Amino acid sequence: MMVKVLLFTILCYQSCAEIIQTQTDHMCELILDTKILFIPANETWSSSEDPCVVYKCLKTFENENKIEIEKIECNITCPEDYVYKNSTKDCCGSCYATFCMLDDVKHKIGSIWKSDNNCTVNECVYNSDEPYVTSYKKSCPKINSCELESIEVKDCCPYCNSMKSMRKNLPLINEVKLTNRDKYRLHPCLRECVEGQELTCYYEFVVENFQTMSKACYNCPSNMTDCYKPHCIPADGMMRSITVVNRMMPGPNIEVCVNDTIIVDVKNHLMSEGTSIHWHGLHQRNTPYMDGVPQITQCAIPVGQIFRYTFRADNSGTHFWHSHLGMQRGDGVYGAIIVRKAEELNENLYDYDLSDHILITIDWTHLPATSIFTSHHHSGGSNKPPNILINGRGKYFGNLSLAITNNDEMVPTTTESFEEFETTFNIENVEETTTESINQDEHQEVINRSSRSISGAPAPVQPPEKLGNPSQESILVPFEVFNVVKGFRYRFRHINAGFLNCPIQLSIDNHTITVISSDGNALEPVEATFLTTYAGERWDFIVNANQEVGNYFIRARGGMDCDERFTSAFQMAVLHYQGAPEEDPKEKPSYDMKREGLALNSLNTGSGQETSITAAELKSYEKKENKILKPEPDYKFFISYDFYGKDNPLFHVENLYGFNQVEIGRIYTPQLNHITMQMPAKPAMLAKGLLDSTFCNESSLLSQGINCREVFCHCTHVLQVPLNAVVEMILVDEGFTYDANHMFHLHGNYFNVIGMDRLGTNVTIQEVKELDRMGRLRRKLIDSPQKDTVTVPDGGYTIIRFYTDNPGMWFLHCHIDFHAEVGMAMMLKIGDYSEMPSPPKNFPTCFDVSSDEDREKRSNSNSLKFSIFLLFIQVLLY
Ligand SMILES: [Cu+2]
Repeated sequence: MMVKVLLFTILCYQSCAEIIQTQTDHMCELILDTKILFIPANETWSSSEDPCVVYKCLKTFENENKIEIEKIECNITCPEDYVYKNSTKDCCGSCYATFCMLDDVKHKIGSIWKSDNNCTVNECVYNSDEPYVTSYKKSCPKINSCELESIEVKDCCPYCNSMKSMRKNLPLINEVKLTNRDKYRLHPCLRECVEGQELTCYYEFVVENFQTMSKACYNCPSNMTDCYKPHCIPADGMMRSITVVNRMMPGPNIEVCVNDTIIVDVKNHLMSEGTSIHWHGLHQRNTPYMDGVPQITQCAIPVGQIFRYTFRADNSGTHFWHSHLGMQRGDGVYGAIIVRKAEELNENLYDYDLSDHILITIDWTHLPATSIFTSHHHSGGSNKPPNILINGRGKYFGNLSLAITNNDEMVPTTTESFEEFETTFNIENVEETTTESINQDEHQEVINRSSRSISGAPAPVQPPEKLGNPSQESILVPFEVFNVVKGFRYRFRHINAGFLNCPIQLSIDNHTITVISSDGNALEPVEATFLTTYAGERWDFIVNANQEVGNYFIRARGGMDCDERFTSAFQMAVLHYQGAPEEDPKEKPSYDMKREGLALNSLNTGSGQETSITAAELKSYEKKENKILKPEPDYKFFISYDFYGKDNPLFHVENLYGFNQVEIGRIYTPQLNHITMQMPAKPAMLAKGLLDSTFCNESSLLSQGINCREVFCHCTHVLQVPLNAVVEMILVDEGFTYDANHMFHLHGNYFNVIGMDRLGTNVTIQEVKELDRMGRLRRKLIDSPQKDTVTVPDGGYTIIRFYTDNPGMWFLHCHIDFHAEVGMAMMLKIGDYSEMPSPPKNFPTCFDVSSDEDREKRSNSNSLKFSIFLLFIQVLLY
């Protein structure tokens, strides 16, 4: 392993020493680092600091002593599967095996495998340079509430076969008191899926105004168990009014098997507004009236009324339900719909797919969302979410989180240390604590910075209190905990229910994640460190519990309006290994992220990057027929958007407080093809042809001589396409105003994401059309991933394609509620009315209530501002 090289004699090697030849016959004398050393004749000596330098005392022919110095060079080449390691004592190291041998099979260090009918878990570990196999019996998750006869064994672990329980007549669901998430695990439809065994699954949703930290929370969070009491919604410990279903947030999980029939009776117990529920990700084939979009597929459910949704769960995957009215989703009306099937693609990659591993994030404000909406749009109030919740809970550090990054000492590391924390860090007066924390001026600067728009457009100064000082409770509220057992792999199902512009970057300390599905469609697995998700998206990933038994942070970091320029919003949950202490990880909760690694679906990032992968670059694993493959689509639409400085009469009144008249509270309007969507006066699916004369789009308006770049266009934006066509949409974020990001959700259909790129900080629609004409918009048709919600990079484009085989009126919109609500939306009319299913018998209507439009018609029947005689579709043929 070593080669000796004679360096030189007598001379000093490096800066080592002064060498003195002795007068005696027996010794060489050497001064090394001020120490005098005697080396006996014909012997060697080496320094502990550099064992590779060897001093040798030699006798010369003249019988004099001299010192020869040798430098040893080590051979560091090792055989395959061995790795060279330096020695701490000797000059040269050794080659060490990087694998364990068990039954003549090599296993890499760190790998985990099962044997003995999956009952034994083996791991190749490393200790004192020797890899060895450690084995332990698989420990199984506990089974709650299962009758003895229904317990079966699979993969060495007992599980509850609910189908068996079903046959034994579990209590009817409305007889079970469904007061919190755990109770929904008793629902008979949550079961092992068996092909051909479909059920009808009934749920009752009561939508009502409620409150976080209500009296149902008793002494939460000082008494932690109180935070889990029925109807206790701790959120982040900050009191506010909310809107929720069944006094839960997130609301009840609907977990069914593919082709089950879902029946949900939605009771509107709100005080003063309608409601409706959209089943996001489910396509409502043959049931377009159940899509839950007020004014498109139904009338909003009036106060005090019940509406019954009935539809088939015909596409499997991780989906979610949420209110599609106003800001109700942001106030708490959201929950998971998980549709499983007997054989899942990628199921060989994980051991468990449990209700416990549904992970829903939402951006969170401390005032009701409508209040934030009106304050932002009418008086320049902040639209930046100060916090994020994971499964409806989390801590809130508020302004403290800005200071935490400045002073590492002043952070509570466990939920118990609040008092200690409080004594060193005055919560009420952040700036007075120490010289290292931010002072009053800096604090004001942080606040000012927080409210400044990036584009430099005037933005009002946000009063500090609006960021919200955390209450004592807000730091004590327990983090959400996800339990795992070392040696197993878990399918996590993530839903981003966000309503503002706060993309979430997820990561798990010490772990990577393997992404296997998005929006209900299987993907070729990709192992990544970070996953960014946008409002309305769902991503499934596998977490391999292969680290030391312990507690690790699952981190959700906000981007865009939640990033360090504004609120630095973040939240944590805990990945808890069985056997680890019941406590939070030792790391400090912080917005900071020092980790590096592959990032998936990153914010405003184009394709072809080394460290990130866009959604368009993922590969579909689905085995369905891909109907979009033809080189040229049948219909191609360019949809461009930006924020425009127009006198939008919803927020500005010319000559009173016009866009150019005011400095504070000036609102830029997001529009699709320069049109603000006006929701139809009557639900379009029900009114059928009655409304067609009010529909508009870019070409119909142009044909009337209306240039929407100059005037404010506000009409029912509709694109019409026939059945069985391939439609391509090129979504372009021109990105001149603000450095923003929008994500689009299409109802009723999947689309293939066939291209995505960022061309610069901004781009015009003309430039994109020109690139397309020259064939320079990259498209990947084969194996392109299917989704229903996708981001568009700012200053770039996303190309989607879909096949029109689901007739109906389908909403296409930005999934940021503040944008959709001000008209960043349009409707797709797929097929003719005659091809759409008829509404269910006795389907409620609201036609007898007159609308603004009816009134306008009566008073001015000949001059409807943007009326169009017939709607023709602009087809851009190439
Ligand atoms: Cu948007």
